[in-house]
Amino acid sequence: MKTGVIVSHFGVKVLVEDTHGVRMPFHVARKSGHVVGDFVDLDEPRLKRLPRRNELSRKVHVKTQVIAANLDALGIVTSVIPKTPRKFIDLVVVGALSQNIRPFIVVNKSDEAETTQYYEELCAAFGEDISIFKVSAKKGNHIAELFEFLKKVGRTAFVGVSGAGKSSLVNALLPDAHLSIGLIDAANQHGQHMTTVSTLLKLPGAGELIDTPGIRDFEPVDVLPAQLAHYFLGFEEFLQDPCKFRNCLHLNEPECTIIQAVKSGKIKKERYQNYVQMLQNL
Ligand SMILES: Nc1nc2c(ncn2[C@@H]2O[C@H](COP(=O)(O)OP(=O)(O)O)[C@@H](O)[C@H]2O)c(=O)[nH]1
Ligand SMILES: [Mg+2]
Ligand SMILES: [Zn+2]
Repeated sequence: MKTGVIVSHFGVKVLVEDTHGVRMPFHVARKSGHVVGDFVDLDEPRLKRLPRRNELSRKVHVKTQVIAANLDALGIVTSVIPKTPRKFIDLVVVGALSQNIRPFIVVNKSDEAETTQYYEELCAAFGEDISIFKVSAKKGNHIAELFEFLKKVGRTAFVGVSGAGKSSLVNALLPDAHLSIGLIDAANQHGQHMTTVSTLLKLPGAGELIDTPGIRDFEPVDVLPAQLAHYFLGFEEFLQDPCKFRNCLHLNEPECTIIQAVKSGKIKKERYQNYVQMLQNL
């Protein structure tokens, strides 16, 4: 079977890269459901999608929309001005873990004085379980460090609230990003506007960045209490030895693995309190 990966998507056209790195345009139905990152069977006339390892979804009103597939990592771009709400970060972390995608945090705007305290708060909340970078897209501070990380983790997308600095960060990491996007131009004979294009950008050397309109306007999907109980950061390793009740929310149920781990100090009290608070806020 000859396979390829969708590297860009606009309207009814997709650009597919085969295993040799050759890119070809194809037509797909408007509601085909193909997204950037999807593997496809090139032997099939209709560009059949292959099963996905995971999906990145966002919330649109009450619905869920898949915006990319087969990710390795999800970077949560945050800033103190405007301040990224803690709830946004919490929901994205749980959503990523539930899809087996590695979440990490980028605290942008390190050139702003208030950033240090914000960064320290996030380190206190997540520090041991998640990578946290403090960068300035504007000044270029620690961008090289983040770049090295991205090369190692594989295929990444950045999400964040509007104004956190996603676009600035992509530009800082990939000043030539518009060149990769230019490749789409070649496939588009009609000279249409390119503003709604979804793209998989290659980092020099290794690693990939996904940029889609869905990411530019990202709202995390809802998380159910049962999902949180299972995918709260730091719980999973303990839950290898499950709680007595399958639907345990780790509050005051008997024979609860998590409550036992908190009592024995294996899970920090503050972490557990974060969990209870988040559960109440869902
Ligand atoms: N001070 C400061 N401002 C930044 C930094 N990165 C981005 N900005 C500014 O934050 C605003 C939003 O940036 P943008 O990249 O458009 O955010 P997006 O909405 O997440 O894509 C713009 O005015 C940027 O100039 C940074 O590192 N430091
Ligand atoms: Mg933007
Ligand atoms: Zn439990």
